[in-house]
Amino acid sequence: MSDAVLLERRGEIALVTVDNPPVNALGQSVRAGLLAAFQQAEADPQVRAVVLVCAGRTFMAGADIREFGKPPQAPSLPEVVEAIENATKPSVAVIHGTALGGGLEVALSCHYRIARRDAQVGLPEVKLGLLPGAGGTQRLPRLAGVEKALDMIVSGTPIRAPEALEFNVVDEFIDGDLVEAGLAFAQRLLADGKGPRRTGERNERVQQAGLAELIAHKRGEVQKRLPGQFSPQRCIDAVEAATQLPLRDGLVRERELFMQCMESPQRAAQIHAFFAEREAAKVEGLAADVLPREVRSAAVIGGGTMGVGIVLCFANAGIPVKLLEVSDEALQRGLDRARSTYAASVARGSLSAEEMERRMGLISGVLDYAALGDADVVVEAVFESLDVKRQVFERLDATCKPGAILASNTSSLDLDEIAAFTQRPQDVVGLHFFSPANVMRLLEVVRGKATSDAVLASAMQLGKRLKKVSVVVGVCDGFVGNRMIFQYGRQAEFLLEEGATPAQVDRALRAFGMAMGPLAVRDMSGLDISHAIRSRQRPNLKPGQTLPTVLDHLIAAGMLGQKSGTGFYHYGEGRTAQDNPALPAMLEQAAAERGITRAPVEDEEIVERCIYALINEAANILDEGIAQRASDVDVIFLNGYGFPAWRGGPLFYADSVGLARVLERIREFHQRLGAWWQPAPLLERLVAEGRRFADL
Ligand code: T1G
Repeated sequence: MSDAVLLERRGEIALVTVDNPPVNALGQSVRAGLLAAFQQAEADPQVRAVVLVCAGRTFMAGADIREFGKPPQAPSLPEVVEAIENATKPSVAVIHGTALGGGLEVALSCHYRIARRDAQVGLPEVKLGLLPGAGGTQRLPRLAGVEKALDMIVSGTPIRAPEALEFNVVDEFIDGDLVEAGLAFAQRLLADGKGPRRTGERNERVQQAGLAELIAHKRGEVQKRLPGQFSPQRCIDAVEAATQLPLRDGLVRERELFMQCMESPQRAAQIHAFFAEREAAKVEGLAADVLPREVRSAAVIGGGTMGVGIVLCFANAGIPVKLLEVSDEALQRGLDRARSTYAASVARGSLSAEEMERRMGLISGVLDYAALGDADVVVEAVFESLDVKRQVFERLDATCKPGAILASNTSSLDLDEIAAFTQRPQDVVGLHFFSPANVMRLLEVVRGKATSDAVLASAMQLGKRLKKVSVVVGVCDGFVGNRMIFQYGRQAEFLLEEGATPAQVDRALRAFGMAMGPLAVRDMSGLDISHAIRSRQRPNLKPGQTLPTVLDHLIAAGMLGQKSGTGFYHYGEGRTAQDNPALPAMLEQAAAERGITRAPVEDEEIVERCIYALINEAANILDEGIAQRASDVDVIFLNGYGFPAWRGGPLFYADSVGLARVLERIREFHQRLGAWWQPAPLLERLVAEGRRFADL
């Protein structure tokens, strides 16, 4: 027995307890302990049934991801799972928290499963570039049916206990003490004369008619929605094996497919992304004894799109929040927008009407700063003008209680200047939400020169409470994400002027894996926004740095993107993007102004120009200390800009290409295209030293 697994006798029932904080991951000691415990229970003539529980906050949350990529250590999880399912004494898994991945697979190999009503079960392996590798693709379809199993395995999204009950993944709900409930259920089994009920022997749901069509349809849908991704298609292959092969052969096929995923570079990228996100939560140099301030109530200044999105974040986290606006009708508009956003979720079935009312009850509207006196945190989300911010922060400084956290949602102004509008700059921090704030997970936490450790720690803790992926960034134009995306968008526009079309640029980058093409993104966020930022940047250009002019021509023609119906694209019925017939002439004019002749551009050049621009700027950002670590930059781009997780993020991707190759191309661009392509000194140093971003 290992110290991570305890075997006790409770009368004629063997009680197996897994205790491996923080999430009972199925590391080697847990696997060895489970195998030994079930083998001992099997061999003990006094034992007639087995109950499996986990200590701490959750049932096993999966294999130990830290072991991936290292030499495998016996026993393997399939070996453990097989011993559990083939035991001759009935076993009961008692599920609480999140039974995920290998954890759920262990539960599926038990003969019965009972769960707390607030538990969740899922097979999220696909999010790590893998597939369930311990029987999940063979056993889940046998309980929940092929269609539900495919949905769960290909999406990786867990289901809640009521749905798990509906789909036969759990047998009944339990309340109260896990062990007592497990023992009572096992005793009832024995009293009823029930023995093992092996999931692997329940074949009716994988032998139904029409499964081949169902699987073919799923394959086509996934190919369209997730082009280029390896493991989702392998997940479908594995579930298909469950419909074609007996369990034993299906398990062999599953293992083959699992190993193919394990060896895929996409798996390495996605596991990098998983740990990078958790690493980002750690702030270097923060004194260990710093205590975050408690946030019991919040306020948001400004009821526009961003402000209301932020209000919803607080309400969703159960934090009472006041929305301040300057007039009654502006305030009412904001509150109406909050209500209509929730109503849309209720209509979609993702939120109950009761929950909507509960959350709306947490939101109140105010017109006077005096009403903000008790707020623990105030987030300003007003118009991006330093003068407007000054007025807001001077009022906040005069009315908020000592110790209140004063946050700005600014995306482009200098947080240190904003902090200086107050007598308490140490309490000022940036909380850069991404639109729509109640949907996008990324939160850039901007650390000002004067921001105190306590306020920074409070902001990071608040971000976690708001279910955001919080990343600390420093003060500069665009912080990290936008500063890099400026370079990326600029290259996209230069490429248009050099000869590419918007459709070609966007198609090339979508084929790379970006969620949306850069020009479609610009049309969506509004060309007037891009133009305003560009006008602000123009005075700070360095010698030799020019700007594309196609945007000026579009703005001059009143073409602002989706909001005006035409931008880089023309938006017909239902906002489907079509070519903008006025654009070619504008591009010819822009090219003439730059003294170039437009000519065809290769897709590879498009991808390298846009993606390497991100990488070069990120290297400068790291060199200036604006981001704490290279993986933080990856987290920002994976969670705020639609960079494909299966490529790990811009800097993980740069390492995978090889920095020498990236630098060689950047030097060529610098030769041909000038100042924007000045190679980042850090990139040059890393290449000279034979190091990677991952080695920083
Ligand atoms: N392995 C190792 N460490 C893990 C881990 C795991 N599976 N899950 C979490 N951790 C660490 C995490 O790095 C962090 O560490 C701490 O636990 C708290 O995590 C064969 C092959 C369970 C929902 O994908 O989704 O099974 O930073 O901050 O927000 O088919 O963790 O504190 O040092 O995320 O409360 C499948 C991954 C694996 C689940 C809890 N399982 N984990 O969320 O805490 S593959 C997963 C999660 C597999 C089999 C296959 C979440 C959580 P540190 P946290 P949380």
